[in-house]
Amino acid sequence: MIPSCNRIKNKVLSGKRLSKEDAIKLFETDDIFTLGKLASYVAKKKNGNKAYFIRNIHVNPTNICVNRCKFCAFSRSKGEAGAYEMTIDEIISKIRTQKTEHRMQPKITPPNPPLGKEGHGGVSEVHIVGGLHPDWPFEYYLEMISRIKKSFPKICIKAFTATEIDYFSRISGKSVEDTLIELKKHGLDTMPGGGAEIFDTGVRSQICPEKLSGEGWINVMEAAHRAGIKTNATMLYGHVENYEQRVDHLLRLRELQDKTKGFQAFIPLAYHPKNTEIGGTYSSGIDDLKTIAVSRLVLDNFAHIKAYWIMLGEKLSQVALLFGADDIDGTIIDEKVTHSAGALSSKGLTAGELINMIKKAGKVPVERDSFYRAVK
Ligand code: V47
Repeated sequence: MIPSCNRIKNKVLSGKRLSKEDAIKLFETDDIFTLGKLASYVAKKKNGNKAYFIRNIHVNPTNICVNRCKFCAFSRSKGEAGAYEMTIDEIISKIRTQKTEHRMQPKITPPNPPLGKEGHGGVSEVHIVGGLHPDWPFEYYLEMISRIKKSFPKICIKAFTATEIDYFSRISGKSVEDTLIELKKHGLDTMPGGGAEIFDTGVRSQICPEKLSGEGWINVMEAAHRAGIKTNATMLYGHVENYEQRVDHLLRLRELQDKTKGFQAFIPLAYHPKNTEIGGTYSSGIDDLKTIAVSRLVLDNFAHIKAYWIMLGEKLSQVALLFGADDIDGTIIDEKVTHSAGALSSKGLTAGELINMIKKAGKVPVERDSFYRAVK
């Protein structure tokens, strides 16, 4: 390691907070082995040798979106070929079908006892995000959430990015706070971290000019935390941004987390270029590992760093567990956003496959619920 990195290493080992300059230096280093060891040291201090996964399902109610972000290959305009929208009955039946697929997978742990009206088939979370639909009223989303909750009372609903919440607030004429409170009353449990991209205004004007600003994203998350809703945070990297803009993004998240303690996990999202307007190339494995490690080191107030296997691929996610990550996300079954943009990973994995991935990385697999409680 270069001398300035030795100084950073001593800071980490003595539990001191890293500065903006430190974080940029870490991104610039070629010594990824020392970087990985350092991040792994911090991850072990926080989570021991554990690596978390969850039995989850992804549902994307529509790909029709009034914001056409230039990095997104999933969204469509209304009437365009490939545009779709799901009724609430279709959403419920999709969850029911996928839940059954989970149940049919080989049992790793004893089967869960029947729960609620239908039981949950082992699935503990449904992750719902979609486009900003031009015609759906806010009431449609409220009904969606409450009918899902009624049908599957034991499944945690993790739904809607900060961008969607801001849109709901605008179409309903309610404040962001009231929008969140209504959704919570109808069954929303937690929120995913999508829509953050890179907060820097210049980058946003190139990749997603119509989207909620970085400041707006932070404000929605602050309101969610105030309303008692735990959320995640993400950063989309590997497109047009530079290291300084990545670090600025991480520091703004760290600042909000100091204030609210409402974030559960941070997930760096590796940009996928296929079928997108900005094009470009896939991120390198080196950059993926660096980004996981630097995130672990900078976000000293985040309990969890997720190596999202859908974006990193199954094998690199295993290596990421030795570079500061302690979570690989979940079973998923039918991922659409990244696969529209050329993901090279599977669309879903069984719990057994996730357990195997974690064990072969030398970690202890822990099946978790949406709040990082171990599932017995
Ligand atoms: O918001 C869109 C990103 C996000 C591309 O909170 C792209 O647990 C790469 O946020 N290449 C959705 N990324 C996914 C997301 C997420 C995933 C898993 C877990 C959690 C969590 C959150 O995907 C979008 C956007 O930032 N995205 N297009 C693309 N071409």
